[in-house]
Amino acid sequence: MPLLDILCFPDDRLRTRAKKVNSLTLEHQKFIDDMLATMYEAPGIGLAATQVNRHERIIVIDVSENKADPYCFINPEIISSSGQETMEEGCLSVPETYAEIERADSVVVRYMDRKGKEQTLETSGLLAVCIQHEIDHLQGKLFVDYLSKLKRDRIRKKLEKQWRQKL
Ligand code: GNR
Ligand code: NI
Repeated sequence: MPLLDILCFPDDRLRTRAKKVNSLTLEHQKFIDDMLATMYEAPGIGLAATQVNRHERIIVIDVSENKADPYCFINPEIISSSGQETMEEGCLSVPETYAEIERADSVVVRYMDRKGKEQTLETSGLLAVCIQHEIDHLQGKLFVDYLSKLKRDRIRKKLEKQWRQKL
């Protein structure tokens, strides 16, 4: 069981725009630990606060093989991006659904780390894709929004049906 409950598409709360964190508190530190535990438990390689119904600009990511290299991005902003890459994406908020999504291949992201220190990271590949996926969540955007309305409606109907069967 994950520690924090993850909202699922088409829940409207996933459409909320997250607010900037102004001062990092001990409570935030605890929340970040809970997000990491929830992400590892799921299991997933990233989690945005929006997905656990908290609407502040906080993301955790770990794309490492041994799951021992967690990143925490607070108030992340992509300041430049380049190249293109297509990757098969999934999302903890859109269970059992995968689709090829095109994104920038390299990004430069500015953020505050969990100690409150301003950082700039230049990265590419899976980490860059994951950062873009998670920043989309903070904007209320999901990877299925890049698909046609027809495909998105099909996914919504499939998940709503699964949901009804679980009740
Ligand atoms: O676990 C996840 N895997 C993944 C694969 C390809 C591109 C993005 C991701 S993020 C996802 C976890 C998640 O839903 N984060 O919001
Ligand atoms: Ni996601």
